[in-house]
Amino acid sequence: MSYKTIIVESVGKVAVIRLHRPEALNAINSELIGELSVALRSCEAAPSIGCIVITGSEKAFAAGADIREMADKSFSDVLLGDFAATWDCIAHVRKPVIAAVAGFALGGGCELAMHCDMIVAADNARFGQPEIKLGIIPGIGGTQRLTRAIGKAKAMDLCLSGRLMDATEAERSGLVARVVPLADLMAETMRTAEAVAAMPLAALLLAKEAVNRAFESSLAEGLAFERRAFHALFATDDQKEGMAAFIDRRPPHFSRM
Ligand code: CO8
Repeated sequence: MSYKTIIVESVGKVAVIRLHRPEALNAINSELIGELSVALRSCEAAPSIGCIVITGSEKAFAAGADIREMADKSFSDVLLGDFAATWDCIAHVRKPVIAAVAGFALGGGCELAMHCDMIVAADNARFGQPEIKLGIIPGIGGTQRLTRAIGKAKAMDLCLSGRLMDATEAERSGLVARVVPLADLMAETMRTAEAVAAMPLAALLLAKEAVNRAFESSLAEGLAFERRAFHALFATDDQKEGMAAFIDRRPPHFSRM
């Protein structure tokens, strides 16, 4: 399938989706989010893909939702059209997704990065929820995911003032997994993505689901889910292979199931 606002390529078991609207700092319009959801669905369905990387350009991961597209919308337009609902597709991806963020990740761009399972940031990355300056608030999880990631004090600071946070502060606050020099961003991210993609798929899916449960449930419920998922993995060939390979001192050959 050919896309207009994203570029998709596969490198071994890793799919790389690059946001590509250079004329608007990768501002996310309905065409881009539609294409992104199609690409993600196709990565989900491809047995050869074990990990997905979403990235942008060196200047911008994404400078937010497209303000020009939103500017004239009315309350009934956004309510009746369920504006932003397409974004839910990202949260429903079961395979691991890594955001490789350079430059601006603002508004919907920061929220897109936070939909991913981990963020690797270049040292020029800047994160923020500047919607307040436009007379709105974050609409696809910024007030919720950011608060869970960095706590109330900093989330309030960013959402109420619209100020931007640099990569160092983002790492210190727990928003990003690691910061690397801009020149190394893709190589570092791909190294991580390839290592993840080499893991047994069933364990990857359940590990992701179990970590995400921590945000949705009580500790007791989360622990119960984790225990059941842990038990279930003993039904897979990959558990037998992984443990046999360890004992035999050889590399494992996982079946991908
Ligand atoms: N939407 C549309 N166009 C944009 C956007 C955007 N978010 N950001 C940048 N652009 C365009 C600019 O208009 C400009 O286009 P042109 O050259 O045709 O005038 C081009 O990109 C380059 O931008 P700048 O000249 O402004 O570049 P600078 O380096 O001077 O500044 C900034 C970079 C600081 C990133 C600046 O562009 C900026 O402040 N952008 C807007 C950031 C913002 O407010 N983001 C939040 C948007 S609202 C949002 O994301 C809400 C999401 C909620 C849910 C959405 C559901 C769909």
